[in-house]
Amino acid sequence: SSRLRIDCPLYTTLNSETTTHPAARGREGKGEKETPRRAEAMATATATTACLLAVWSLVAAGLFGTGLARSSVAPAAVGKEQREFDYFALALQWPGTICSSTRHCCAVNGCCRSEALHTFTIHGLWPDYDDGTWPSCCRHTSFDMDKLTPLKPALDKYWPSLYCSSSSTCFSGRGPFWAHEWEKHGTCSAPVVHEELQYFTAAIDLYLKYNVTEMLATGDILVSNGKEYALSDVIDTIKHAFGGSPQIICKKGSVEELRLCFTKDLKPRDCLTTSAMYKNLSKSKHCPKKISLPTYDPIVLTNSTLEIVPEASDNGLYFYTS
Ligand code: U2P
Repeated sequence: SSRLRIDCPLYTTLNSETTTHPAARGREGKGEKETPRRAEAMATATATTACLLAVWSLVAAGLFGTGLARSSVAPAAVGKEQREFDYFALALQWPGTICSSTRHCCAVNGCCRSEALHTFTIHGLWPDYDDGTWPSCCRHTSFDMDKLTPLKPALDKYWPSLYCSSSSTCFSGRGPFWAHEWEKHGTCSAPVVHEELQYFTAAIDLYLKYNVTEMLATGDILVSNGKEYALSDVIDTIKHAFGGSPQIICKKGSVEELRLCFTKDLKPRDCLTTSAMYKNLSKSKHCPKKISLPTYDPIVLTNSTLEIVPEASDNGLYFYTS
């Protein structure tokens, strides 16, 4: 089940700092495998440089063709074996936390809808390793929106991008949020998931089967701007309703993301909550003892002077406003 890996164990591949879209710079803004210690940071930088040099020698040798040379995504390691993943994480985002930072609106951004999103939405279905790392960009396949036609209403409803900017893709440059998730994570989901439609169907099925917003409501943990809940209560409520420990990521004390984990046969299991997970997470994303599930006011977005940009340009890519 091993595949040729064109990526880096340090996950610098989709970590450009030149865009405001977290999918391109790492949701934590500083890189997906951010390490607090300087020595580790330096090791990362050294490895990244080595990886990039390796890529560019291959590009120079013409092994990747011109497509990669033009791509804004520079694969950071070459020729590493990428073994089969250990478990899935269904990553969910909390719009109330993310949308309160929205400064620009566009049609694709779920934050810009006239009705506020009061439920978790899908970020992605991620194949992960038990050591806290993950494979990425496992196959050279391009995202094809046409394959998802039957799922489009569900994708719009449950899996909107919460940003306007386009996302980096593994090999073809930039595209919609869904393209990023399929190419980066979906292509690493074999032997459970092989194809694009299957990947998005599996994620939506899990999302609907295990409704986190409803699970929290059964423990009286509700959307509210002022209210704080004990982190332990939130975790216990999910554990009880779902049957496994979630991972919770915060931003300034508000839930930003919640992840449910699944075995390869899609049964609930514990997510990593040990140092293996926390070493990949910047300190600012750790949750305090009391956390909130805030909401946001979409009227602020629609009534403001924010520029609304068209959903897609002629070449199918999304643009920033600034
Ligand atoms: O956590 C920051 C970003 O790292 C990527 N990530 C995190 C955990 C994991 O198990 N797998 C993984 O890929 C996510 O990147 P994205 O899918 O957004 O590119 C996450 O946002």
